[in-house]
Amino acid sequence: MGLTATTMARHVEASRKLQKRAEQMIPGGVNSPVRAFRSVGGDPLFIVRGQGSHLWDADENRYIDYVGSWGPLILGHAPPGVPEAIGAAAKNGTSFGASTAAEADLAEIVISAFPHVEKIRFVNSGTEATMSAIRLARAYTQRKYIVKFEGCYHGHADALLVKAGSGVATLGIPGSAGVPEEFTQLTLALPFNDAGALELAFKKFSNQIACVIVEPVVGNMGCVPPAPLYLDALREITLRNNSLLIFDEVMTGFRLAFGGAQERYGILPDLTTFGKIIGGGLPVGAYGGPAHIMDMVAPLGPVYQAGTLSGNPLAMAAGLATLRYLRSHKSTIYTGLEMLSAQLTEGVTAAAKDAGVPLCCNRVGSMFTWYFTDGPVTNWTSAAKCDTEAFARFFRAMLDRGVYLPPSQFEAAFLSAAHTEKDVHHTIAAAKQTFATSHVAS
Ligand code: KE4
Repeated sequence: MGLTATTMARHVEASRKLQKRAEQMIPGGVNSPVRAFRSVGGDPLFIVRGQGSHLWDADENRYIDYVGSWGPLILGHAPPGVPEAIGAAAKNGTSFGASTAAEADLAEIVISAFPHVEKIRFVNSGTEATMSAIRLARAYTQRKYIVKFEGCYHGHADALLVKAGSGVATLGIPGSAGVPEEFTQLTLALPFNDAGALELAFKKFSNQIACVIVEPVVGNMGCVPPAPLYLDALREITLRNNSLLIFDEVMTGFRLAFGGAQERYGILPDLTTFGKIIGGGLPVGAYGGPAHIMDMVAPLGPVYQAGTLSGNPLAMAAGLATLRYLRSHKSTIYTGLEMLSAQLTEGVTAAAKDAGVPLCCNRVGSMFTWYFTDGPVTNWTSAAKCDTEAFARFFRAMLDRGVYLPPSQFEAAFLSAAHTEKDVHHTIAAAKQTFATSHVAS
């Protein structure tokens, strides 16, 4: 099935059948909630193949993919070198539960790209990375409270599942069933892009806040950039209060620049968490920082953290192939991503404007979100004003035109080095058709 900007009679029977089967054995038929399309409606996709910037589903529909597995696939699907590296590693065995040279090889590249990171520990997901970094920050500072920001997501560790909007410097309210309030009582959820709120929190809980964890460019309420000098303020306030600043670069690391958001904004945090791109599509997370902090981690120090498959040879091989390619092409790949992403987002935003559809776009590098609201969107309160029904109609209509966007208004979309001008032109044409015919804003 080729790509057509006009609505195609998209077959979904095979995906629907697979979904029905999966639902018998897996909650919602999915292994991560957002894949169930609950907020956009329609039949969740069952993918059979990805190649470059395209995906094919079980009904042989082809899509231009702007999800990219939620960020890891900056080189696109099955980029030359990555499958081969995984295959070569697999021929020697899949896991040993003992060290391999590849772990230090990957550590070396990450450390070379992030100047404040002297030591790093690999884990298996972003969730493990952030929960471990927080444990380490509490041990290092001997303090208990932590600060996160509304609309930021750092994985599903209990202490981080805090209800949005729990107010300035008020203690966290559980954001999920099964999380006792005792587990969130030490978490402060503050508004993003509001340095005054953080000052207040440190006044109210002086000498008690172990760390402040932040997505330096938020991807998890959709894409929300830091206000000018906001990250500088977080750095100054945490330094002044002897609290650790943790940059959660699971999404932004190697995405916004080879050195992530901290290279782009020139801010050095105390700890950094990683994931997604460093695994090249295989399960990898990591946390890192100065040796005098990281050396508190077992077996050297008293902070326990472990993992059967941490540093897994296949994941290391996929991460190495990906980061080596990025390193050798870093002088061109990021400017290329910048230019094509700008062309795409400006084209679709202009199409919405011409059609009188209220829409604003936030973009940093190759991560972006089209918000169905006049905007601006600078924090969770403004993001929450979006017309999510309009987004759902847009999502479904674009899917029918062969364009796969993240199935949620509150997720970032990603462009990869495999996307082409042709993809961008098709996407803009599909958006124009959608705005003209699908009553998106009605
Ligand atoms: P994982 O445990 O999903 O590997 O990473 C958690 C995480 C931590 N920090 C940031 C900034 C993240 O974006 C994530 C995970 N991102 C979501 C997408 N918004 C993963 C997609 C999903 O949950 O299915």
